[in-house]
Amino acid sequence: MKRRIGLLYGGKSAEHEVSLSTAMAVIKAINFDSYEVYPIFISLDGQWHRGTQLMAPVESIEQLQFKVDGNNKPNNITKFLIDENGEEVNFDVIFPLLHGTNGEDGTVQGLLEVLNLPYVGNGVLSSAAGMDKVIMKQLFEIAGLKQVPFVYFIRNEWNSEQDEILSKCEKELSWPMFVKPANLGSSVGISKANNKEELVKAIKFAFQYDRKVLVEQGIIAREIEMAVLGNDNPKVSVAGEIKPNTDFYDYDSKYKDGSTSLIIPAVITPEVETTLKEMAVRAFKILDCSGLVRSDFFVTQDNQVFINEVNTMPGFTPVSMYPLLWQHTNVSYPELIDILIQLAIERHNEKQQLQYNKD
Ligand code: G1L
Repeated sequence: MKRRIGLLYGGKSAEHEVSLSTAMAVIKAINFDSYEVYPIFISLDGQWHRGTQLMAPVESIEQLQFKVDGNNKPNNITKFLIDENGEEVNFDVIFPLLHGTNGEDGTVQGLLEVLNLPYVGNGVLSSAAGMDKVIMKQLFEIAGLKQVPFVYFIRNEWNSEQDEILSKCEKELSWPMFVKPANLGSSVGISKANNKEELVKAIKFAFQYDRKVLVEQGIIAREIEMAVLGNDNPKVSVAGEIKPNTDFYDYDSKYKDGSTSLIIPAVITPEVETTLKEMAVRAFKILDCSGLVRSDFFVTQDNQVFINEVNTMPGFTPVSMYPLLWQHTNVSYPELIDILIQLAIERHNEKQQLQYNKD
């Protein structure tokens, strides 16, 4: 029996386009002999539209951006579960390819939980925890994972105790500092500060994007990433390095002009690799992840390893770090899709066994 997959993409988000290209990539790679694939498009204004079953990969992204579907009345999102004849479409698994608010912060996962639909990837708790850099760092601290020093505060505290906060940053952190909105939804609002004046500016800028702001100590290190895959007993890939192509390593070259290259496997010592694998799994477990996570690290010249963050919804096209790391670990992109679907079903089945009453 073919499994019926609902591919959920688009979304009311700045990452709408990324989501569309990721959906394209998954549709191109997924095995149509094993799955019945249904597209579920969320338009930029937040309306859900389910398409008819795809019989083969679509030719262009435009074909995924359908708007008219008689059975999918605007704003009645659960209508995607009903077909043309008013019958229920029994999805075996939903594959959520959504970034940012209402995609990876746990809200869509929550909807799927309430509907009792199996879905690929992280659940409500790990998605939400992974979305908030401060919560994530506090959990890393509990797990004893080494990370760079940081200070955080909410807008209300900043407004009433600006001097105290600045002193705390200067006392506990060294320059340069990186200032980020706590919410990881998009990479906007991040800037580097080399002195107090720049720090104030950077904090004000970050507060435009979130009510909680994080100040991190800068570090001179290589950026190494690991891919984790599984549920209770997750496996870790080889390591990959993200290298800026410019000599001058700064924020702009890394994030703005996209001039980075991926080195897989990363050139690291066996000891560092062991540490990375161990820390990657520990991060996965402390956030209670399921399915997948990409764990990002800093490795210094003298081989100290710091965890930077985990991404519960990493880039997921065949040329993104996460799938490439598995490709170099002998798991192809179509196989990765199969495994993630299988993991989703296993997690759901296990949850079905749970008892929800007292006897
Ligand atoms: F479903 C998975 F496998 F868990 C999954 C879901 C979403 C993996 C990766 C992603 N990533 C994204 O959705 C994206 C942030 C690349 C697209 Cl917007």
